[in-house]
Parts: sequence; structure tokens; C-alpha cells
Amino acid sequence: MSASSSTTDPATHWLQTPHRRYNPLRGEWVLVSPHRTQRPWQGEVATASTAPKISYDPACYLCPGNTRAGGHLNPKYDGIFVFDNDYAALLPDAAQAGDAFSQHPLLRAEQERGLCRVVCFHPDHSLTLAHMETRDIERVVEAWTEQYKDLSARDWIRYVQIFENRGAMMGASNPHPHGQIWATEHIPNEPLAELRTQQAYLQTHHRCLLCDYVKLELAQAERIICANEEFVALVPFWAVWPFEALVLSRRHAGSLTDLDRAQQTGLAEILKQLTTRYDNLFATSFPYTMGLHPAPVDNQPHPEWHFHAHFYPPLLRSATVRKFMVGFEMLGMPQRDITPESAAERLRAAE
Ligand code: H2U
Ligand code: ZN
Repeated sequence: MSASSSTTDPATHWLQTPHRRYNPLRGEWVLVSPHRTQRPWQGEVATASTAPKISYDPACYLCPGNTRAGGHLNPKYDGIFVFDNDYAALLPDAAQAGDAFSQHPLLRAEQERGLCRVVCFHPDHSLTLAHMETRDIERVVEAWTEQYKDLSARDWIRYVQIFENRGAMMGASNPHPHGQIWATEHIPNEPLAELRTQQAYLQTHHRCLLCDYVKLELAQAERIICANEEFVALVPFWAVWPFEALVLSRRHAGSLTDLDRAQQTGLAEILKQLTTRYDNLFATSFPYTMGLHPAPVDNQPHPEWHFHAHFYPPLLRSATVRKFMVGFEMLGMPQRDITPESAAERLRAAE
């Protein structure tokens, strides 16, 4: 059933009136204003980015055989290439500051060690996940898994955040297909919020939050974008970004290392299916920030944690008009106009 169903049906009328929805994974609310989708727009019209067509760019610091900005030479790689970020936001060495970090309750500071890596998905400069072969995306999944294993083997690393900034609109510095990994001494805010909500749900209901959620979404079907035997991509009930997506495994798995071969293939396939629909939606190389959320690696058991991926795309109504998180959203709470149900319907149709 779509969000455009009859305004007089009491069962669905609330879908067309301002309401708020709860995000059980972050433990916060989002405001939905579906009646506002017809408002006129005279704001910014950005220029659409044109996808690069060349397979090798001599000026690209990620292409095989080229010199990076930091002076290092890339090998002539023909698969995946991983290197330590030359401009890492985190450093692995202890600060030697000891007690010098501020202990004041209003001025708290503490050490944060970490490692930052860059993962080139493919040697071909012109590709994106949507245009890569599924078997090549599977190699990316394998590389992420190896990196997760390698980084988590350090006992002081507690979270491995794997992500991709895609497109200039999302701040990606280069169109070459690549992502990043930041591994940190503390669990960052987003996975920490998800850890607490998933732990609380398991304790209360004796079941996994996202196992329950994926079953519910598959039964209702109205927010599903696409699915295969192992993975489902959907616009979550509580989505903030217009075309936000949550990628969930059907079978319970906590971490990248828990995915079996069929799930690795299923993940690669769903990434291709979803990014292809995104590109088709506004006939553009769709920008987004995508990130994997595997279980923390803090040497604790994590029966509550369900492996998933988030896609946060900025676009609202065309290749050039983006959503801004300003005003009430910065000061009050996030808000959206188009309902998650109609966003999912449009992405389903963008096959
Ligand atoms: P983004 O496109 O998501 O910004 O990722 C590119 C990363 O690559 C970025 O973090 C790093 C930047 O620091 N980088 C290098 O490590 N070496 C270079 O020569 C240029 C960019
Ligand atoms: Zn390149």
C-alpha cells in the first residue's frame, strides 16, 4: 500500500498528516511532514556532477602507478588496493600525555588512538559500485572483511568504521572508486547509540532488534527497495534523509567475519542493486555516504548486534537539489517531507 492512499481512510490518514516517528536503533525521533511535499522551491540549484569517463587519469592520486599527494607511489594494482591514509585523522601512538588530559567534568578530554586506511575498490577510474561487476564488489566485501579482522586484532581497537563518501556533494575528494576505514580506540557515537538500543532490546524481548525489524519490513513490504536471498535494502520507517536506506541481512550475523560465502555474495549483489536504483532515480551518478556497521571489537560478546549498512544520500528532488539539515533540524530534530513509503516506492520503480 502506498502513502498516497485515500485521505479519508482512518487507518492511513496519519500518513498524510504531520507526525513523528521513532528510530529504535538510535533512540530518537524524526518529524515527518508529508503535506509539505508540494511547496514551491526557489532555493539553490546546484550543478549536476558529470561522471568521469576515463579509465585512467594521470592526475588521479588513486589510479594504479600514480604518485599520491603524500609522495608515495601506488603499485600497478589490478584488484583492490589498500594503503594507510597519508593524511590520517587518527594516529596509532599513545599521546604520552598521561594525566595531562583534562579531567574537568565540563572540559573532558581523553586520548583517542586509531588507524585510517583508504581502500581503492577497482583500478578503473571510471567505475562506481553501481557499474562494477558483482564478483568485483564481492572482492571489496572480502577486502573489508580482511581489514576488519586485521584492525580488530589490535587489542586497543574497539571499532572498525568502514565507509564510502561518494560524489563531490558528499565531500569525496576524488571520483576514483574508493572508500575509507577509520579504526578507533573508543566506539564512536553512532555505533555506541546502536549498541545501547540493541542491547536494551535483547534484554527486554530476548530477540535481536534488527532480526525482528527485517521480518516486519518483509511482511509489510511497503518500504522494501530491493532484496535477494540473503540481504534486504529498505527505506527505514524512521529515515531522516529523503532516500536513506538500511541494508540488512535476513539471517542473523553480527560482523563481517560472520558472513558466510552466500551472504558475502548477497551483500555484493544488494550493493549493486541499490546503487543502480539510486543512479536511475535522478539519472545521475548518485552521491551518498555509505557505511557498514559490524559489531564492535571490544573483546565483549555481542549477541545483540546485527550487521547492517546505512546509505545517507543528500539528494531531495533532482540531481541538483539537495536536502539541507538546517533550521529546526539543527536546533530541534531532523525532519522530512516525502514519506519513507513513497521514497521506497520510487526507488523500487527505478529498476
Ligand atoms: P575521501 O574521498 O572520502 O575524502 O577519501 C580520500 C582519502 O584519501 C582522504 O581521507 C586520502 C585523504 O586523506 N588521501 C591520501 O591518503 N593520499 C593522497 O595522496 C590523497 C588523499
Ligand atoms: Zn583514478
